[in-house]
Amino acid sequence: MNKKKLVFSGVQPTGNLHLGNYLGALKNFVSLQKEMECIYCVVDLHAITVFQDPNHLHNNVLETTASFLATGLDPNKSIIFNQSSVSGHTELAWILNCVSRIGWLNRMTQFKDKAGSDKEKASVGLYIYPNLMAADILLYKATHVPVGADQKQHLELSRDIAQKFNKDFNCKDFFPLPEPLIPKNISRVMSLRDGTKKMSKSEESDYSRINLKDNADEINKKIKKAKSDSDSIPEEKQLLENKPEALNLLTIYSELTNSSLDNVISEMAGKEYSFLKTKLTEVIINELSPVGKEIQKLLKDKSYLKNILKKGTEKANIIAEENLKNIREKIGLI
Ligand code: AQP
Repeated sequence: MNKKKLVFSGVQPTGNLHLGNYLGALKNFVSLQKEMECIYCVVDLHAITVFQDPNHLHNNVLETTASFLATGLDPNKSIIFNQSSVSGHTELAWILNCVSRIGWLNRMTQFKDKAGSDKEKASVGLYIYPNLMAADILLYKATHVPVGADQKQHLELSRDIAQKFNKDFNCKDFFPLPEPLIPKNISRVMSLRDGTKKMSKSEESDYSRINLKDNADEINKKIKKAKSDSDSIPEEKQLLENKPEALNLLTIYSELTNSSLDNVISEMAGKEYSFLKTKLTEVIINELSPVGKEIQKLLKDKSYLKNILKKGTEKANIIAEENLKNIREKIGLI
């Protein structure tokens, strides 16, 4: 049985990495690289499940790589590469397409959300995306996967696929069942315009999110315009139940100040939301301004970024090929 702890996670290069990606995933990526072996992937093949302009995609792969580095990922500690450069991801995805069940995929809520009302027009890739995600993880026999809460269902599917593979091919414990690592306090950062929707790169309004590249002025404007509440801040968390936008702002503030939501609420009870917004703007600028500046700096040297991906690809390929050899054997391929 493979007992070695190994972390794998990915981010789609679909532009505009935001505070949700940062608090839900990237921050966790950085702290994990201190304790475990980590593989972080720019999942470009996931991005093309929805049409991407080729020039934008190319730039977004580099920008996502720059964002990894700017938030603190260290290529000497973690393997950083782009998915399409290791062909084992697509080979294993095909094998897992044959293990995964249509009924399982039919339950995936993200497909329903992303495909919209006319599902017949969604790409086949978007539908089988969770099988490719399972392949990403299982190709390295990863044991832990840091993700935001929106990816929990896909992680559960990866576990089901791993379990079925192990059973079908009579190889108990061949694939470890990957554990999700979801941040406890803020697993889902919500849109600044609609507190019932998650903050997302592809949301049309740029005012719905704080991008990692936003400057202080932009952050200030976005928080000022963020939806909150006309009442003052209540004394108890329960009173925020039907006020998702207000709860979202307070939760972001609590996460960025490392203080519990209860503490933040008791500190601010009775004050107007404009008071919270001023303080929130300040902490977001403190946290993200250095990141944004570093991204801009790194983007000036594209060959440096490409070289990081190339070196990461070489390392990832060694693990992937070794595991694939065993996977092919298990299923009887010559
Ligand atoms: N709003 C969020 N709150 C917490 N975590 C989030 N993540 C994404 N949005 C939030 C986490 O960030 C990681 C990378 O996500 P992704 O870019 O690969 O895919 P996504 O979940 O589909 O993110 P977006 O922003 O919604 O992208 P688009 O609009 O392109 O689909 C994941 O771990 C995710 O959980």
